[in-house]
Amino acid sequence: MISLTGSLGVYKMKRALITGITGQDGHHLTRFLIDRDYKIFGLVNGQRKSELAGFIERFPQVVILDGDLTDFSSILQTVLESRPDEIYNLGAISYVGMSFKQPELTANVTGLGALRLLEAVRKAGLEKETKIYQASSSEMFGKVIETPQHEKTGFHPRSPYGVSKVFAHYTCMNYRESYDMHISCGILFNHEGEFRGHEFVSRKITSNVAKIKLGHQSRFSLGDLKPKRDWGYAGDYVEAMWLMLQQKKADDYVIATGQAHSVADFVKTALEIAQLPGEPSDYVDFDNNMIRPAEVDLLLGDSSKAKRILGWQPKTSFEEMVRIMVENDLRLLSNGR
Ligand code: NAP
Ligand code: F7E
Repeated sequence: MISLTGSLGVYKMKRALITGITGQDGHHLTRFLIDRDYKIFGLVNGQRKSELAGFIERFPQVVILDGDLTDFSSILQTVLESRPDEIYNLGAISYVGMSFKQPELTANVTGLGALRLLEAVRKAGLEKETKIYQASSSEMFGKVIETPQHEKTGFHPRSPYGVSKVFAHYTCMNYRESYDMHISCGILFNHEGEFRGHEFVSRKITSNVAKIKLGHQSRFSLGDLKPKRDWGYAGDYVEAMWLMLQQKKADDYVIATGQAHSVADFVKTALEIAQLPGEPSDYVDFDNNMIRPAEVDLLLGDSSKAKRILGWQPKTSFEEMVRIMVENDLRLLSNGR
């Protein structure tokens, strides 16, 4: 921690290291932690220079450290330089579709990356000081064995991404038990918002609906409209990450809304918000390239443990979340972005 002595006594500024800081959750979490006076460090692999430039413009106070989750020495260096009180491991190949095309890269970044980070914390001698958040995922439940899914539900991942997240999740449990480290895994269900990548179905829908509304096009393509997801708002979910690291005891928590909607429902809601008449079939064509080798048909989370212990619950409804995204895309498009 950084100590500042003033007339109000000693003030300790907490230090946070965030991997994957330029991603969706990284944006929301950075804003959340800045509002709580954290000194923030971001491990950035710097491949998406355009994302990084936008991030630095939004958050010039963040210290950017070059590193890559596939490169142990750079992670260790980053941990040594930032000496964080809290680490949020958000870095991942997070697009399920891509994980089928690059399974080894996905395992390396999303799976082994977490292991490297934990080892770096140990090698830096910070294992008793640094609290760690691991971004686990509802994709670990995959072909679900019960509904709704909770912390004790067994895993059946359906993609290289899901398998990699299971590896990282169990590695975190193992390090927590073996070395008494404060590592909490948030099993987060899908969450979306204005910083969502354009490869994900939510953003694909809202950006295309905005283009239709503004007369740039009349139709767009999607894959399977039947899968159901428990979709929440990313801005709500980063609070849960932070709350996990404020607990005395590390643990795992499901973070979800408890409501599921199909991809078709998402399209319908976005069309209604944009005040476009008709049904999804009036605007959406089928794209066979979007069909995955194995699909996850239904995810629905039970986050009662998070409510009980963390006092967390979602604030933003499904409709409000879709509205935030549609209005954001309409604004961006109107401003020529
Ligand atoms: P995201 O937008 O895809 O962000 C992922 C971040 O990881 C990006 O900043 C990316 O940087 C970085 N990254 C990729 N490869 C890397 C590497 N080799 N070394 C270091 N960083 C690397 O994901 P998100 O939606 O914010 O999600 C955050 C985390 O939560 C991820 O771990 C995701 O798997 C997990 N999660 C997300 C959801 C969800 O619904 N959003 C649900 C459950 C769990 P570049 O773009 O520069 O490569
Ligand atoms: O797909 C279907 C697709 O890619 C949602 C990640 O954040 O959440 C996310 O994973 C559903 C799937 O997200 C298209 O087949 C139809 O059934 O937006 P998605 P995801 O796979 O659920 C979990 C919790 C994570 O952890 C991940 O990191 O939508 N779908 N048509 C489509 N999906 C995409 N991307 N594009 C389509 O055209």
